[in-house]
Amino acid sequence: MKEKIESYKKELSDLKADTLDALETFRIKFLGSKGIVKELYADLKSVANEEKREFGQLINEFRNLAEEKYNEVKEALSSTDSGSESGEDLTRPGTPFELGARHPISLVRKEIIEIFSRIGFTVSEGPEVEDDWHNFSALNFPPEHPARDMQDTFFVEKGENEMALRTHTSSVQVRVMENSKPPIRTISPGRVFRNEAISARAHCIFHQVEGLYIDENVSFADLKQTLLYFAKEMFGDQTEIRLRPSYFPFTEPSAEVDVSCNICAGKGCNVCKYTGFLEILGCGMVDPNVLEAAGIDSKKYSGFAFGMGIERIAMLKYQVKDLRLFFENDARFLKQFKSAY
Ligand code: 2NM
Repeated sequence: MKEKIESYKKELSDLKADTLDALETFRIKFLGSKGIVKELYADLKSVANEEKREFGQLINEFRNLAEEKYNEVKEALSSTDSGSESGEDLTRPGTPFELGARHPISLVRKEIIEIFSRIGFTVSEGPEVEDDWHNFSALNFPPEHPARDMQDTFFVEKGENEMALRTHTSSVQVRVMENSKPPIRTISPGRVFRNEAISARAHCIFHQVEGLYIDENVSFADLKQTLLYFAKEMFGDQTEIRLRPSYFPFTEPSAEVDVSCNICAGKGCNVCKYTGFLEILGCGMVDPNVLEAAGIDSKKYSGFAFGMGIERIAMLKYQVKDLRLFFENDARFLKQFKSAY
């Protein structure tokens, strides 16, 4: 019996279990309910009484040895790798990673689209590189208008097929008017490009949403109520609007629209420069020349249009003081806009 225990000891010390499966096989063989240790204790019954004590001790020693070995290997396996064939413990939790956030311009664009789609406006898109007709001529810009100047517009091809980066998304609406019949109710969100010096309030690339509504008997009152609805949805139900006369080549009459300051509720603060109002968009009745240029009968139809800068709306909504933050993609700025969308 002594030899038997000695050979088991040798087997134990030579044993190498490098996976959890191998370790379990080892445990069953040595320490299991039908294992070697159990068997040795059973053999003890047939040992002479005067030798029982000595053999009992030997078996106890052997059992402790086997348990030690088992715990040792188990420890080693779980601190490095373990388990499956590849050595990876597939039950370990993964490395946590942070979810990204939507860009605030995307959030505001989506909100604007949702507000106008609730009153029947569709979304239209068009090319960022435009010809002179869609960006200027069809929109009633005279040939010598300063916006056509190189100082204001990025031209990408000079000469016969002169092309430029669109300076507004009104160009998309010219395409909609050319390709469809009234009633037209559409907004066009998109990137626009102007040759401007970059500052806290201006950038050479920014985002706009322009709106267009054409039907029989569309009036300035329709325009005003549509914009009041938009302002209340965007900035809260207490919001009021104010229209000031203005000028755009493509609308007549034209107006700038202000909303009551959502910081001081119109009482006056440094955000609204103590006026109680903040400028948010430009608008007007579509000039009959623009309708005719796109093939729409200006005697039968009238329409209103408006345009706003998404950055400007986002600055007011989130109280961002410098427009450049929207273009820098600094994670510390962007992660403040976590949202379900
Ligand atoms: C503005 C202000 C006023 C405008 C005009 C048109 C179109 F295509 F119908 F002529 N779209 N958008 C418009 C009118 C845009 O932005 C400040």
